[in-house]
Amino acid sequence: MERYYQPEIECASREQLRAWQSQRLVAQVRRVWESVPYYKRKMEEKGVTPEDIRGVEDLNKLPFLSKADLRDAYPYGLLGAPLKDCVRIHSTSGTTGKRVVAFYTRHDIDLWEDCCARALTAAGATEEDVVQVSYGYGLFTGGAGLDGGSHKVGCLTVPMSSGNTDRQIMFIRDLNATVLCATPSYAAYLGERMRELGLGPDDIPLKAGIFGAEAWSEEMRRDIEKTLGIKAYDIYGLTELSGPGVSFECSAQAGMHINEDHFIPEIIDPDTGEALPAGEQGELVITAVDKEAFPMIRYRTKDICSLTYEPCACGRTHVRMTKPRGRSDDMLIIRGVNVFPSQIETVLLQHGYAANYQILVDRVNNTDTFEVLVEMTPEMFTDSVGEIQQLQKTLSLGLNSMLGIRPKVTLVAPKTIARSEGKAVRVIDKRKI
Ligand code: DLL
Repeated sequence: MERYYQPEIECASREQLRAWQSQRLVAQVRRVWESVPYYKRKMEEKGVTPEDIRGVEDLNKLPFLSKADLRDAYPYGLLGAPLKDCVRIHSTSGTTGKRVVAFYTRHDIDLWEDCCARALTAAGATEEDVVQVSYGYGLFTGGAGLDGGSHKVGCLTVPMSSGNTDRQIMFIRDLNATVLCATPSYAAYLGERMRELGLGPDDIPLKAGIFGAEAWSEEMRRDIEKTLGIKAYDIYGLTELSGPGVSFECSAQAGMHINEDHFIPEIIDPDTGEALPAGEQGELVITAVDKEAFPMIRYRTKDICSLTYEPCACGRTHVRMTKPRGRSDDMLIIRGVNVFPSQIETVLLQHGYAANYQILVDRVNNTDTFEVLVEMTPEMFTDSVGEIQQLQKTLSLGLNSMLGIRPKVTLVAPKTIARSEGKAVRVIDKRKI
C-alpha cells in the first residue's frame, strides 16, 4: 500500500491546485498579519493589507522576506505561533553571522514528514524497505526529516547519522538496507570506501538513494548510480521552509516536484525582484501556505533554478524545478566571470575524475587568482611530471571552455583532499578575509 502516493493531491488539476493555494494563502496572510508584528510592519511599509490578498494572483503585492530579515528578527521575532505550541527547533550550518533558527509546531512536523514520506514513496520505498538515514541528526534538518518520513511510510528506519563510514557499509550489508539517504558527497565517499574494501555494487542490497542538501551535477548522479548500483533521486529543501521535502524527484528524474499544496514557488530576477516566466533561470522564492510556527511568505531562497509546468511522465501535476546550480551566494565572481562550483564538478566528471576537488581563490596585486586542486583517481595516478603536466593542461582547457575563464589546475595524489560527511566544502576564497 502506498499511503504517501496521494494522486488526489499530487495529480490534481492545475485549477484545483491554484484554488487550494489561493484559499490557504489568504488565510495565512491574515494569520501572519495578526500574529507576527515584524511581518505586519513590512506589509504596512509596502502599503498592503490582508484585504488586498484575494488569491495567488495577488502574491506579488506582498513584501519579500530574506535572510537579512531572519537575522534582524533572531531568534523569536518571526514566531507565528505561541511558544507553548512550539515543540522543536532546527538550525542551519551557516558559517557567518547568526544562525537561522526555525521553529515547528506538532502540525508543522506532521506536514514536513508527509513531504519527506512522499519523496521516499516516489523513490519506490514501501514498508518492505530498510532505510538508512546517513544525513546528520541534530540541529541539521536532514536526519530528522528523512527519519520522520521513513517512519510514516513504515520502513524500517536505521538512524545512522553521518560518519563512521565502515560501520555504515557494515549496516547496509548486515541489515539489508535498500534505501540510502545522505548528502551526494557523502554517498560518493561511501562508494569510494567500498571500492577500497574491494566491494562492488553487487555486494550491497541498496536499490535507491535520496540525496540532497547541496548542489550536485548530473554527472555525479551517474557516477554514484554506477558505484552503488542504485537509482539516485534528488531532494531539495531548506531549514527556513522546514527542511528536506520542499521538492523531490520522481522516477522520471527530470526535475523536482514542488509540494505545491504547501509551497507556492516564484522565480525572480535576483537583481530587480521582477517575476520571470516559466523556463527562465532565476532566484527561487517560496511562500509556505500552511506553516504555523515559522511562517515564510515570499522567502528568497537565493537558489538559482527554473520551473517547468510541462506534464511529467509520472503523472504528477506539481510543478518541477531544475537542480539548483547552487545559491546565488555560492556563486564566485572571478575576474568578473560568474563561476559555480557545480560547473567545475561537471567538467571534472566528464574528464574521468571523481568529484574530489577544491577551488582556491585569492587576490594578488589587485588581480584574482583562480586555482582548482583536483585529485587523481587511483587508476590514473602517475608520478611522471610530463604526464601530469599534460593532464593539467587538458583539464584547464576543458574548464576554460565551460567557464570562459582559465584556472590553474593542480593535480594532487588520491585521498589528499579532505572528505566531508555532510555538505562538502568546495571553495576557499581568501579574498573575503
Ligand atoms: O540542506 C535541507 C536538506 C536536507 C535538503 C537534506 C535535502 C536533503 P539547509 O541546511 O538549510 O537545509 O540548506 C539549504 O542547501 O538553500 C540550497 O542552497 C542547498 N540545497 C538543498 N538541497 C539541495 C539540492 C538543507 N537538492 C540549502 N540541490 C538550500 C542543490 C540544495 N542544493
